[in-house]
Amino acid sequence: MSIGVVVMAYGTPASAEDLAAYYTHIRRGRPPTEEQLRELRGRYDAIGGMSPLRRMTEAQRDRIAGALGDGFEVALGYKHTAPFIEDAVTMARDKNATEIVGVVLAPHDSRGSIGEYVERLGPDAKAIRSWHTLPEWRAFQANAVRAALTSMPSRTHVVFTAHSLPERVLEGDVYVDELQASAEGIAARAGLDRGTWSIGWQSASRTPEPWRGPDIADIVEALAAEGVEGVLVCPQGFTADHLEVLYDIDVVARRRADDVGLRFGRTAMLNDDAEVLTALAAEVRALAG
Ligand code: FEC
Repeated sequence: MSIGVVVMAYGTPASAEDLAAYYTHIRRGRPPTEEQLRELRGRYDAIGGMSPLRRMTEAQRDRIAGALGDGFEVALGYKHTAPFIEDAVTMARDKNATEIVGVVLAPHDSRGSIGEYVERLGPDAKAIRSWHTLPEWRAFQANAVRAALTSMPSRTHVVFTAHSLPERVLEGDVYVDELQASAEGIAARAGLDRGTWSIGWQSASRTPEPWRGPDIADIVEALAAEGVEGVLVCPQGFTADHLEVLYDIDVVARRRADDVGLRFGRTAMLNDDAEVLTALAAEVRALAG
Protein backbone atom coordinates (compact mmCIF):
# COMPACT_ATOMS: atom_id res chain seq x y z
CA MET A 1 0.00 0.00 0.00
CA SER A 2 1.33 3.41 -0.91
CA ILE A 3 0.28 6.94 -1.69
CA GLY A 4 0.45 7.83 -5.38
CA VAL A 5 2.10 11.16 -6.01
CA VAL A 6 1.73 12.63 -9.49
CA VAL A 7 4.35 15.28 -10.19
CA MET A 8 2.92 17.28 -13.07
CA ALA A 9 4.73 19.49 -15.57
CA TYR A 10 4.23 21.09 -18.98
CA GLY A 11 6.38 18.64 -20.94
CA THR A 12 8.55 19.03 -24.00
CA PRO A 13 8.87 16.88 -27.15
CA ALA A 14 10.90 13.70 -26.60
CA SER A 15 12.55 14.20 -30.01
CA ALA A 16 12.47 16.61 -32.96
CA GLU A 17 10.03 14.22 -34.70
CA ASP A 18 7.52 14.69 -31.84
CA LEU A 19 7.33 18.46 -32.25
CA ALA A 20 4.24 18.50 -34.50
CA ALA A 21 2.28 16.16 -32.17
CA TYR A 22 3.30 18.22 -29.15
CA TYR A 23 2.29 21.50 -30.77
CA THR A 24 -1.00 19.94 -31.92
CA HIS A 25 -1.72 18.86 -28.35
CA ILE A 26 -1.01 22.36 -27.00
CA ARG A 27 -3.43 23.66 -29.64
CA ARG A 28 -6.09 21.25 -28.33
CA GLY A 29 -5.96 18.97 -31.34
CA ARG A 30 -5.69 21.60 -34.08
CA PRO A 31 -2.52 20.87 -36.09
CA PRO A 32 -0.28 23.90 -36.63
CA THR A 33 0.30 25.21 -40.15
CA GLU A 34 3.66 24.44 -41.80
CA GLU A 35 4.69 28.01 -41.11
CA GLN A 36 3.76 27.86 -37.42
CA LEU A 37 5.67 24.60 -37.08
CA ARG A 38 8.72 26.03 -38.86
CA GLU A 39 8.64 29.08 -36.60
CA LEU A 40 8.49 26.93 -33.43
CA ARG A 41 11.26 24.65 -34.73
CA GLY A 42 13.35 27.79 -35.28
CA ARG A 43 12.92 28.71 -31.60
CA TYR A 44 14.03 25.25 -30.45
CA ASP A 45 16.98 25.41 -32.89
CA ALA A 46 18.01 28.71 -31.33
CA ILE A 47 18.37 27.00 -27.92
CA GLY A 48 20.35 24.05 -29.30
CA GLY A 49 17.65 21.92 -30.98
CA MET A 50 15.91 20.48 -27.92
CA SER A 51 14.77 21.89 -24.59
CA PRO A 52 16.56 20.82 -21.39
CA LEU A 53 13.10 20.70 -19.76
CA ARG A 54 12.63 16.90 -19.84
CA ARG A 55 15.93 16.20 -18.11
CA MET A 56 15.24 18.94 -15.59
CA THR A 57 11.68 17.81 -14.83
CA GLU A 58 12.96 14.29 -14.22
CA ALA A 59 15.60 15.64 -11.85
CA GLN A 60 12.92 17.62 -10.01
CA ARG A 61 10.77 14.48 -9.75
CA ASP A 62 13.75 12.54 -8.37
CA ARG A 63 14.33 15.17 -5.68
CA ILE A 64 10.68 15.03 -4.58
CA ALA A 65 10.64 11.21 -4.62
CA GLY A 66 13.89 11.07 -2.65
CA ALA A 67 12.52 13.43 -0.01
CA LEU A 68 9.24 11.51 0.30
CA GLY A 69 10.92 8.11 0.63
CA ASP A 70 9.10 4.86 1.43
CA GLY A 71 5.33 4.66 1.24
CA PHE A 72 5.05 6.98 -1.77
CA GLU A 73 4.83 5.94 -5.42
CA VAL A 74 5.97 8.98 -7.39
CA ALA A 75 5.16 9.29 -11.11
CA LEU A 76 5.67 12.06 -13.63
CA GLY A 77 2.66 13.22 -15.64
CA TYR A 78 2.99 15.75 -18.45
CA LYS A 79 0.32 18.13 -19.73
CA HIS A 80 1.24 17.98 -23.41
CA THR A 81 3.33 14.86 -24.06
CA ALA A 82 3.72 11.26 -22.87
CA PRO A 83 3.65 10.10 -20.16
CA PHE A 84 0.48 12.16 -19.76
CA ILE A 85 -1.07 13.04 -16.40
CA GLU A 86 -3.70 10.33 -16.94
CA ASP A 87 -0.92 7.73 -17.57
CA ALA A 88 0.70 8.63 -14.26
CA VAL A 89 -2.60 8.26 -12.40
CA THR A 90 -3.20 4.85 -14.01
CA MET A 91 0.32 3.76 -13.09
CA ALA A 92 -0.17 4.76 -9.46
CA ARG A 93 -3.55 3.00 -9.29
CA ASP A 94 -2.03 -0.14 -10.87
CA LYS A 95 0.49 -0.13 -8.02
CA ASN A 96 -2.40 -0.12 -5.54
CA ALA A 97 -2.00 3.47 -4.44
CA THR A 98 -4.58 4.19 -1.75
CA GLU A 99 -4.91 7.82 -2.78
CA ILE A 100 -3.57 10.21 -5.41
CA VAL A 101 -1.90 13.50 -4.53
CA GLY A 102 -0.87 15.88 -7.31
CA VAL A 103 1.58 18.74 -7.45
CA VAL A 104 2.44 20.94 -10.44
CA LEU A 105 5.98 22.17 -11.03
CA ALA A 106 4.70 25.75 -11.36
CA PRO A 107 4.32 27.90 -8.23
CA HIS A 108 1.18 29.99 -8.94
CA ASP A 109 -2.43 28.93 -9.27
CA SER A 110 -4.74 29.84 -12.13
CA ARG A 111 -7.92 28.23 -13.39
CA GLY A 112 -6.67 28.22 -16.97
CA SER A 113 -3.34 26.57 -16.23
CA ILE A 114 -3.14 24.72 -12.89
CA GLY A 115 -6.90 24.11 -12.92
CA GLU A 116 -6.53 22.01 -16.03
CA TYR A 117 -3.69 19.93 -14.60
CA VAL A 118 -5.68 19.20 -11.43
CA GLU A 119 -8.86 18.32 -13.27
CA ARG A 120 -6.99 15.68 -15.25
CA LEU A 121 -6.03 13.85 -12.03
CA GLY A 122 -9.66 12.77 -11.66
CA PRO A 123 -12.32 13.62 -9.08
CA ASP A 124 -10.90 11.69 -6.09
CA ALA A 125 -7.41 13.17 -6.15
CA LYS A 126 -6.04 15.80 -3.79
CA ALA A 127 -3.76 18.49 -5.18
CA ILE A 128 -1.56 21.40 -4.19
CA ARG A 129 -2.89 24.34 -6.21
CA SER A 130 -0.04 26.72 -5.53
CA TRP A 131 3.12 26.88 -3.50
CA HIS A 132 4.62 30.33 -4.08
CA THR A 133 4.24 31.11 -0.36
CA LEU A 134 6.82 28.43 0.58
CA PRO A 135 9.52 30.32 2.52
CA GLU A 136 12.23 28.19 0.90
CA TRP A 137 11.05 29.19 -2.59
CA ARG A 138 10.80 32.87 -1.67
CA ALA A 139 14.31 32.68 -0.18
CA PHE A 140 15.68 30.94 -3.29
CA GLN A 141 14.27 33.66 -5.54
CA ALA A 142 15.47 36.49 -3.28
CA ASN A 143 18.98 35.00 -3.21
CA ALA A 144 18.90 34.60 -7.00
CA VAL A 145 17.93 38.28 -7.39
CA ARG A 146 20.62 39.45 -4.98
CA ALA A 147 23.28 37.29 -6.65
CA ALA A 148 22.40 38.50 -10.14
CA LEU A 149 22.36 42.15 -9.06
CA THR A 150 26.00 41.98 -8.02
CA SER A 151 27.02 42.02 -11.69
CA MET A 152 24.47 44.63 -12.80
CA PRO A 153 24.75 48.44 -12.83
CA SER A 154 23.49 50.28 -9.74
CA ARG A 155 20.42 51.66 -11.55
CA THR A 156 18.95 48.27 -12.43
CA HIS A 157 15.22 47.57 -12.52
CA VAL A 158 14.02 44.04 -11.63
CA VAL A 159 11.07 42.57 -13.55
CA PHE A 160 9.32 39.48 -12.18
CA THR A 161 7.80 37.73 -15.20
CA ALA A 162 5.28 34.96 -15.72
CA HIS A 163 3.53 33.43 -18.71
CA SER A 164 0.86 35.75 -20.06
CA LEU A 165 -2.69 34.43 -20.38
CA PRO A 166 -5.65 35.80 -22.36
CA GLU A 167 -7.58 38.49 -20.44
CA ARG A 168 -10.71 36.36 -20.93
CA VAL A 169 -9.14 33.53 -18.89
CA LEU A 170 -7.99 35.90 -16.13
CA GLU A 171 -11.42 37.26 -15.26
CA GLY A 172 -12.09 36.47 -11.59
CA ASP A 173 -8.89 34.40 -11.37
CA VAL A 174 -6.23 34.39 -8.63
CA TYR A 175 -3.22 34.21 -11.01
CA VAL A 176 -2.35 37.91 -11.18
CA ASP A 177 -2.85 38.44 -7.43
CA GLU A 178 -0.61 35.48 -6.60
CA LEU A 179 2.12 36.75 -8.93
CA GLN A 180 1.90 40.24 -7.44
CA ALA A 181 2.04 38.82 -3.89
CA SER A 182 5.06 36.62 -4.57
CA ALA A 183 6.91 39.44 -6.36
CA GLU A 184 6.30 41.69 -3.34
CA GLY A 185 7.53 38.96 -0.99
CA ILE A 186 10.68 38.27 -3.01
CA ALA A 187 11.43 41.99 -3.48
CA ALA A 188 11.11 42.59 0.27
CA ARG A 189 13.41 39.66 1.10
CA ALA A 190 15.93 40.83 -1.50
CA GLY A 191 15.84 44.35 -0.05
CA LEU A 192 14.68 46.02 -3.27
CA ASP A 193 13.48 49.60 -2.93
CA ARG A 194 9.97 50.55 -3.99
CA GLY A 195 10.03 51.69 -7.61
CA THR A 196 13.01 49.51 -8.55
CA TRP A 197 10.93 46.46 -9.45
CA SER A 198 7.68 45.52 -11.17
CA ILE A 199 5.84 42.53 -12.58
CA GLY A 200 5.69 41.82 -16.29
CA TRP A 201 4.48 39.23 -18.77
CA GLN A 202 6.06 37.01 -21.38
CA SER A 203 5.47 34.37 -24.03
CA ALA A 204 1.97 35.50 -25.08
CA SER A 205 0.67 33.69 -28.16
CA ARG A 206 -0.12 35.70 -31.26
CA THR A 207 -3.90 35.35 -31.31
CA PRO A 208 -6.51 38.01 -32.08
CA GLU A 209 -7.76 38.23 -28.47
CA PRO A 210 -5.97 40.44 -25.91
CA TRP A 211 -3.38 38.82 -23.64
CA ARG A 212 -2.21 40.23 -20.30
CA GLY A 213 0.62 42.76 -20.64
CA PRO A 214 2.86 44.64 -20.62
CA ASP A 215 5.17 42.21 -22.37
CA ILE A 216 8.76 42.12 -21.14
CA ALA A 217 10.04 43.45 -24.49
CA ASP A 218 7.88 46.59 -24.15
CA ILE A 219 8.94 47.00 -20.52
CA VAL A 220 12.60 46.93 -21.58
CA GLU A 221 11.97 49.75 -24.06
CA ALA A 222 10.07 51.85 -21.52
CA LEU A 223 12.84 51.40 -18.94
CA ALA A 224 15.46 52.60 -21.40
CA ALA A 225 13.36 55.72 -22.03
CA GLU A 226 13.27 56.35 -18.25
CA GLY A 227 17.07 56.36 -18.05
CA VAL A 228 17.51 53.06 -16.18
CA GLU A 229 20.92 51.41 -16.84
CA GLY A 230 20.04 47.74 -16.54
CA VAL A 231 17.15 45.27 -16.44
CA LEU A 232 17.17 42.03 -14.47
CA VAL A 233 14.46 39.50 -15.31
CA CYS A 234 13.31 37.01 -12.67
CA PRO A 235 10.98 34.52 -14.44
CA GLN A 236 9.10 33.69 -11.25
CA GLY A 237 6.27 31.84 -13.00
CA PHE A 238 8.55 29.00 -14.16
CA THR A 239 10.73 26.49 -12.34
CA ALA A 240 13.22 25.26 -14.94
CA ASP A 241 15.46 26.25 -17.82
CA HIS A 242 13.30 25.72 -20.89
CA LEU A 243 12.16 27.28 -24.15
CA GLU A 244 10.15 30.13 -22.60
CA VAL A 245 13.15 31.20 -20.52
CA LEU A 246 16.06 30.30 -22.81
CA TYR A 247 14.42 31.80 -25.90
CA ASP A 248 11.78 34.35 -24.91
CA ILE A 249 13.94 35.88 -22.19
CA ASP A 250 17.57 35.01 -22.97
CA VAL A 251 17.29 35.62 -26.73
CA VAL A 252 14.35 37.94 -27.48
CA ALA A 253 14.23 40.16 -24.38
CA ARG A 254 18.04 40.33 -24.23
CA ARG A 255 18.20 41.40 -27.89
CA ARG A 256 15.67 44.16 -27.19
CA ALA A 257 17.76 45.34 -24.24
CA ASP A 258 20.89 45.37 -26.44
CA ASP A 259 19.02 47.40 -29.07
CA VAL A 260 18.11 50.11 -26.56
CA GLY A 261 21.47 50.06 -24.77
CA LEU A 262 20.40 48.45 -21.48
CA ARG A 263 22.53 45.92 -19.59
CA PHE A 264 20.56 42.68 -19.34
CA GLY A 265 20.48 39.93 -16.73
CA ARG A 266 18.32 36.97 -15.79
CA THR A 267 18.13 35.19 -12.44
CA ALA A 268 19.00 31.49 -12.06
CA MET A 269 16.08 29.08 -12.31
CA LEU A 270 15.05 26.76 -9.50
CA ASN A 271 15.77 23.59 -11.51
CA ASP A 272 16.52 20.69 -9.10
CA ASP A 273 17.31 22.79 -6.02
CA ALA A 274 17.25 20.30 -3.12
CA GLU A 275 16.06 22.66 -0.39
CA VAL A 276 12.99 23.97 -2.19
CA LEU A 277 11.95 20.60 -3.61
CA THR A 278 12.34 18.95 -0.20
CA ALA A 279 10.06 21.64 1.24
CA LEU A 280 7.59 21.02 -1.58
CA ALA A 281 7.70 17.29 -0.84
CA ALA A 282 6.84 18.09 2.79
CA GLU A 283 3.71 19.91 1.54
CA VAL A 284 2.76 16.80 -0.44
CA ARG A 285 3.26 14.62 2.64
CA ALA A 286 1.14 16.97 4.77
CA LEU A 287 -1.69 16.95 2.22
CA ALA A 288 -1.59 13.16 1.97
CA GLY A 289 -1.81 12.67 5.72
O1 FEC B 1 10.89 23.88 -23.10
C1 FEC B 1 9.88 23.41 -23.65
O2 FEC B 1 9.98 22.60 -24.57
C2 FEC B 1 8.49 23.77 -23.29
C3 FEC B 1 8.38 25.05 -22.55
C4 FEC B 1 7.01 25.55 -22.13
C5 FEC B 1 6.63 25.76 -20.84
C6 FEC B 1 5.34 26.40 -20.88
C7 FEC B 1 4.66 26.80 -19.75
C8 FEC B 1 3.47 27.46 -19.73
N1 FEC B 1 2.67 27.70 -20.82
C9 FEC B 1 1.55 28.36 -20.41
C10 FEC B 1 0.49 28.78 -21.20
C11 FEC B 1 0.42 28.64 -22.57
C12 FEC B 1 -0.69 29.06 -23.39
C13 FEC B 1 -0.39 28.76 -24.70
C14 FEC B 1 0.93 28.17 -24.71
C15 FEC B 1 1.61 27.74 -25.85
C16 FEC B 1 2.88 27.17 -25.84
C17 FEC B 1 3.59 26.74 -27.03
C18 FEC B 1 4.82 26.22 -26.60
C19 FEC B 1 4.86 26.34 -25.16
N2 FEC B 1 3.68 26.91 -24.75
FE1 FEC B 1 3.13 27.23 -22.79
N3 FEC B 1 4.94 26.54 -22.18
C20 FEC B 1 5.95 26.02 -22.98
C21 FEC B 1 5.92 25.95 -24.39
N4 FEC B 1 1.40 28.10 -23.41
C22 FEC B 1 5.92 25.64 -27.47
C23 FEC B 1 3.04 26.81 -28.47
C24 FEC B 1 3.68 27.87 -29.27
C25 FEC B 1 3.51 29.22 -28.65
O3 FEC B 1 2.36 29.72 -28.55
O4 FEC B 1 4.54 29.75 -28.23
C26 FEC B 1 -1.28 29.00 -25.94
C27 FEC B 1 -2.00 27.70 -26.26
C28 FEC B 1 -3.04 27.86 -27.31
O5 FEC B 1 -2.68 28.07 -28.50
O6 FEC B 1 -4.23 27.77 -26.94
C29 FEC B 1 -1.98 29.68 -22.86
C30 FEC B 1 1.64 28.58 -18.96
C31 FEC B 1 2.82 28.02 -18.54
C32 FEC B 1 3.41 28.03 -17.10
C33 FEC B 1 2.79 26.98 -16.23
C34 FEC B 1 3.27 25.60 -16.56
O7 FEC B 1 4.50 25.34 -16.56
O8 FEC B 1 2.40 24.77 -16.83
C35 FEC B 1 0.62 29.29 -18.10
C36 FEC B 1 7.37 25.38 -19.60
